[in-house]
Amino acid sequence: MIKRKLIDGYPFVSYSKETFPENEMLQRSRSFCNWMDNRRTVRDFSDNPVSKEVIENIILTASTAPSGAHKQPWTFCVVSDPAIKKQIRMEAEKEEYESYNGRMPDEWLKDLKPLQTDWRKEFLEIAPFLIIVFKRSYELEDAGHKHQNYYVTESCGIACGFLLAAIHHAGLVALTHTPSPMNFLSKVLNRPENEKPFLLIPIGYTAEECWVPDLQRKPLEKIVAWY
Ligand code: IYR
Repeated sequence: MIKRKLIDGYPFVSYSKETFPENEMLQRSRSFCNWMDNRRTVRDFSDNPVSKEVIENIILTASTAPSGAHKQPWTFCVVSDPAIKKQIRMEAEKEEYESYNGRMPDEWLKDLKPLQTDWRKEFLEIAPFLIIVFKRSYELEDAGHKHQNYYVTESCGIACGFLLAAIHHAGLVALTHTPSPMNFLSKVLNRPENEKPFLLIPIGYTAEECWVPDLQRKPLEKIVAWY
């Protein structure tokens, strides 16, 4: 039963988290790890449609992420209109062409070789949905007051993590795409000045033939320091 009380005049609710016996906890933590390990970033998308309600649920999941002062400083723009997708592809490819042909230093290009990426971004037209995440640095209130948000980058990063997990959980795939610079997205989507593009995420099913690089994840010893 949820209990309620006021603390210093602010509403609080009681919260109890379901727990598990130790062996079940071990099993759950292991199987969740294996299941998340199976998520891959994908570039070969099919154009098979995805239901709008699934996208809504995925976005609602992302928005359960913790955020600075619970400001939820994000806007998820969802694009399925072929004309807008085409425009985004054109603008992204224009920037990416410059990046791959002069803007990115040799070391970066060499680091990307194993991924075999290039300036061509056909997935931006093929995937049924593009979610463009915008971070909201402040909220515009009445009389033009700019009300700051806090830890906006951290909050949006966590929300995108939740978004990717929700996409994986739904049986779909995604690509965390970072066309650079990506301010063209503000113009194409006509976003207000308090929002800045954060991440562009095509979502859909894998193409019938889908290849991903044979990557290895770092072992625990390389990523953890115990004290
Ligand atoms: N933004 C470019 C380049 C790129 C950069 C990184 I770091 C990657 O992990 C992958 C690609 C692109 O999207 O192709």
